[in-house]
Amino acid sequence: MNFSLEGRTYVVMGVANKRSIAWGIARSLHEAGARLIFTYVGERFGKSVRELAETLEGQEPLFYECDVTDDESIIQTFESIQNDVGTIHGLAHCIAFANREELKGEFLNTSRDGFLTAQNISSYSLTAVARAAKPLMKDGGSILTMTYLGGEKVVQNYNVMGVAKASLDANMRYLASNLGKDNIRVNAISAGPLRTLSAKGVGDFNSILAEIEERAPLRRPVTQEEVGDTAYYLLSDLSRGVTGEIIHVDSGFNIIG
Ligand code: KAL
Repeated sequence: MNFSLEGRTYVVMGVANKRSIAWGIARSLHEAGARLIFTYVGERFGKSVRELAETLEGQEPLFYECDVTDDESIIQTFESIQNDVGTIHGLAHCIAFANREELKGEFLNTSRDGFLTAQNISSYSLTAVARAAKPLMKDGGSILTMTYLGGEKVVQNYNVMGVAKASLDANMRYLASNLGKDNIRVNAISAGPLRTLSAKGVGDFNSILAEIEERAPLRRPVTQEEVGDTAYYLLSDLSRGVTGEIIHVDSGFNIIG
């Protein structure tokens, strides 16, 4: 079997800058020969993703603004993609948000608004996007989302995002159950800590990395490329028998008690 992604089209949501996991995924898909479509929110990120995509040789990417808090925006985005390219073969959902002030201190103090914001952007958006993308996956497809250990175990400061990731994990499994009959698979990657924009401003990120170096089986943090290559596996036919799964790309940290 040929696992090149030549002739295949993938939507990548959530590239903010060159450190983004979404950008690592885009590069791996590009290397495998895929055609790429990017979505972004706001002109700042629109400019950034356009500049990055220019560095992908031979790629003529398409760009769409998509605000995942707005159903109309999601529907519009996928209707435009349908009109412009017709069929897509997969999608990488790399989007999360919680208010900065609720990512420290005690989870107990989480506000209703902050809780719903995290759930809305970080979990519900996957459901809405999967529904809008389904009609474009005419030959079947693969949907990938990004999760984190903080949804399975209590991780200091992750707080409201941990609850949102637990929701996202279940969301992914229910979608996998619904979409299997259409030959659409839905999976998640649980990445080890990477210095992305999301991690910016996290006071003790160095100590989080130090713990990985000390305790993770591989004794080192993972790279964007390693996450990108696992995304390639999940988005290609290499993983054709896999759905509803969470693959930890975390140097094995999650197995350590
Ligand atoms: C335990 C870890 C330390 C970090 C704690 C919380 C991280 C939460 C992730 C969440 C997605 C971050 C934010 O939403 C940040 C936001 O409040 C402020 N940032 C922004 O608005 C920027 C400009 C935008 C682009 O960012 C986003 N996300 O929209 C977790 C670490 C070890 C692992 C991480 C970083 C996990 C993760 O989920 O990203």
